[in-house]
Amino acid sequence: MPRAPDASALAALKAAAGQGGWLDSDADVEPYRSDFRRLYRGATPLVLQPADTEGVARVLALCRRERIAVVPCGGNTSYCGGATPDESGAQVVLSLRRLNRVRHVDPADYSMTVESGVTLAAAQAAASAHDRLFPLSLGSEGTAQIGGNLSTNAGGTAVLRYGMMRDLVLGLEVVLADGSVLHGLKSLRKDNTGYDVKSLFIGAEGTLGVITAATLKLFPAAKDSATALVGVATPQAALDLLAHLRAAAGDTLSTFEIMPRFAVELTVRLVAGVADPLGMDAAWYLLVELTSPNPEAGLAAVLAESLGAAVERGLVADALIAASLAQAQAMWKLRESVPEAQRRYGASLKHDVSVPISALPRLIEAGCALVERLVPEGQVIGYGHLGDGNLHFNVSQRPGTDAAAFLARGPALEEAVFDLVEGLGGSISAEHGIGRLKAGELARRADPVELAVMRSIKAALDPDGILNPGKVLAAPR
Ligand code: 2HG
Ligand code: ZN
Repeated sequence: MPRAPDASALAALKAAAGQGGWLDSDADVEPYRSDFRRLYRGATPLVLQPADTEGVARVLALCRRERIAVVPCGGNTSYCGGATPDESGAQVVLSLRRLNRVRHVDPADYSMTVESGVTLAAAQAAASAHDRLFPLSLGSEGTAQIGGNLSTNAGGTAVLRYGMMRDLVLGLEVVLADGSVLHGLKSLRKDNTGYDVKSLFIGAEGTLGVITAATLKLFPAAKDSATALVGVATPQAALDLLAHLRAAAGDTLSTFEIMPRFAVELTVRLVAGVADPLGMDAAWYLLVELTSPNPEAGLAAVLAESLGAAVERGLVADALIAASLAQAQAMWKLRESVPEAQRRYGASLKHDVSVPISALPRLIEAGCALVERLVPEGQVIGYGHLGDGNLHFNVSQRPGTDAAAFLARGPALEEAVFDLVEGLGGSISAEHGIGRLKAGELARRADPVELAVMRSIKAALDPDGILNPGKVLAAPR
């Protein structure tokens, strides 16, 4: 069991982290005490921020020797409290912020190696500077870091075409709990040499080791794109349109996002600079994007033709294809500002869930019925990544209702939503991870054999339980 570090252990940790490698003033530590959604407020005596892999290795070797718990932290944008220390004041935070070098871009190999503290936006820019695409894309990309993206197996808006973070990784460098370094920065597409060890650390939220660098897959840069905002009457029509567009546009279909009209209304009202080009006529809005590395792909025409055919089939109520980059950016801003609008609107209950794509209409319909029954103060805003089956089934507090009463309904609603999702063959965490928020639910709902395998892996790699305790795997009762 980990224990609280004493003064000499703290001094040794500072020395291990090297010059500029730690923060302990109240003001400097403050941002690390709480999570992005302000669900948790923890305490820590020290934030370590070594500058390189060797520094991380020295810190972890010491933590292992002294049995000090470590909470790895990237951009601190976790939705599940995955990077926040607990309330004990005994856990130290390990920020990967200074490991922010792009080590190598190899355009001919379609790969690049970046350190964990590189922001997702900086990684995208590094690829782009070599005429390549790193396709992971999400709202917090300016702040979120590659290490956190890996540790939560992040998703975002291009999963339909490129997969999640796990699908974009070729190799990893990881510091293990005893300070040893796993040097796995290979860029091979084919490598059948035993177990896929790197895969263990992806989605593990720093509970099995600390990722310090990754070799990532690159793709040809996009040279043509077409973006549209499409209005449809029902989620089923959206699903039918997805199949229609996949048939017409094939692999060029990169994004297929859904938002209810209420989400659009809120966003236009509460976030400066957001407009609704469709005029809020449709019940459901879709953001659709095609991209291709071929500048002559003629995607605007492909999109116009296929949407025209969808109108004739009665699938589409209204559609607007962006006529300029600025218009496409405005459509993206509308979609990406929905979480901010929801935040501004008031308290919310969030469920990041996935189901087989074909079950999405059923999830939305049954989920709305649950909210009506269980949360009289609530208003559903279910939006997200329809193209990959991930819905953010969120509920906002209606204005004029009591926030405490609304929030008190959270556990009962969550239980019902997760039951519904499980019944549909879905997952209680699609892309935001488990963190502290869902560790109890995972322990309760995961297949017992799978959970036992997870616990064996944890025991093998972190026998003293110093790595991000209480995250992903709740302490056994
Ligand atoms: C998104 O898709 C993010 O916009 C955030 O995953 C979702 O705030 C949310 O619930
Ligand atoms: Zn999302």
